[in-house]
Amino acid sequence: MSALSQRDPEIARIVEAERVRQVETLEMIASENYASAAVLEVTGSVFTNKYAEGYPGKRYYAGNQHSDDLETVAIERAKELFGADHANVQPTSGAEANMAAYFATVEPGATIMGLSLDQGGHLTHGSPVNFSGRLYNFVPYTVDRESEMLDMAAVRQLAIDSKPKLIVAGYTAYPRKIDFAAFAEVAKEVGALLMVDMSHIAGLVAAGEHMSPVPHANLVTSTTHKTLRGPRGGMILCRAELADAVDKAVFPGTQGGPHLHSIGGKAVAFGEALQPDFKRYARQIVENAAALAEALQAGGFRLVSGGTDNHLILADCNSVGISGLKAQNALQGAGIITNKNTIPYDTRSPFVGSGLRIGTPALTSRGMGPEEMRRVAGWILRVVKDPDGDGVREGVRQEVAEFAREFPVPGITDVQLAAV
Ligand code: DSN
Repeated sequence: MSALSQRDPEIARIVEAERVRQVETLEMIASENYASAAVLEVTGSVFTNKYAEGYPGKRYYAGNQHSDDLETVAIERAKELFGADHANVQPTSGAEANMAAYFATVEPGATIMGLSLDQGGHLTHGSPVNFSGRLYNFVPYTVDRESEMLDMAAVRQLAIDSKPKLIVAGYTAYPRKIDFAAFAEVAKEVGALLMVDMSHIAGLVAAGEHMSPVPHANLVTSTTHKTLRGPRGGMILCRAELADAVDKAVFPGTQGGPHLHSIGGKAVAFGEALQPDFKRYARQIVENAAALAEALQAGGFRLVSGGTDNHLILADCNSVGISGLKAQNALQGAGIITNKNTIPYDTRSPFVGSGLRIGTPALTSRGMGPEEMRRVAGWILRVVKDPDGDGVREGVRQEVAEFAREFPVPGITDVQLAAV
């Protein structure tokens, strides 16, 4: 019996139920993944007990000799993995990494350009309900109405007209490659700094499956738990000249004590991503997304921008006659976990959305390939074409649960499976 189930059976039951859910459903939220057992082990380790305000060698409290070793390994591995001059591994999330990146580079009130949230950007890229939109003068750019892709000529013109101090690239619901070199050219032309939030594609970047922003951007923020497959958390990579400003912006600028247990998990994940099989993993994510996209299109789904180059697909649910919310909920009932999303120039509210964002990182971590993606596409199509059909949903849920159990989830063993 585990310490948790002895001490707190109520919470132990909830954790076990979540373990079962993660094994028996198909996790297709593009930003989610499964951390390895090694990452989970350090994340649940004694480092959760320690305060370590400051940086290695310069801490405010005593007893940090091992914290220094841990954080130094994480920093060095992050620098090696991404070829960065400097890495700060303390941000506890992507949002906090972005907040510190703004603090490090611009004053409140400064003009910043970012892709608007409803077009695939992020809350922290200038949404009016977020600190970013409240503290800074965000000028949103958009994707092209026809191609639904970035239009660098339009980005350049907006930059010339609005004279931003900072341009933000990197998105949460953009299925295509991003030309960071072109963004750097625009930034240079207008005298702005370039910040890239590579949270979604960090694993693809690490593996060479997407152009790296590091040589092109002044600073790069990221989460560590998406395609990178680490613990929940964030980081900032930057050029040497911004290192001091970034470190000060993280601590004491926006955070107190770092989460050492998570920093340990980041170190392990960076180490895993430096191994050759991570390259194969990242390539498989992209191949799986392409196979899924093709099968969904063949079944009648319109995909925003006509396809995908990365780990995610944005399906237009109008093409199958329902909203994103309806599709999300029907699929959840069938054991397929996705999220509703707005599509560019959406006419529905963000709470309903016309899009469904579907990603392949987590299923790829379970060892699935293109053949499995085609089966999954078949289930998705069956459900979205009959979203109110209880029989269809229940039938698919049973097939999905049996299928899913054949693919072990990294980091999850000895789960007490529910009867299908
Ligand atoms: N929640 C993340 C995503 O799903 O993309 C972004 O913060």
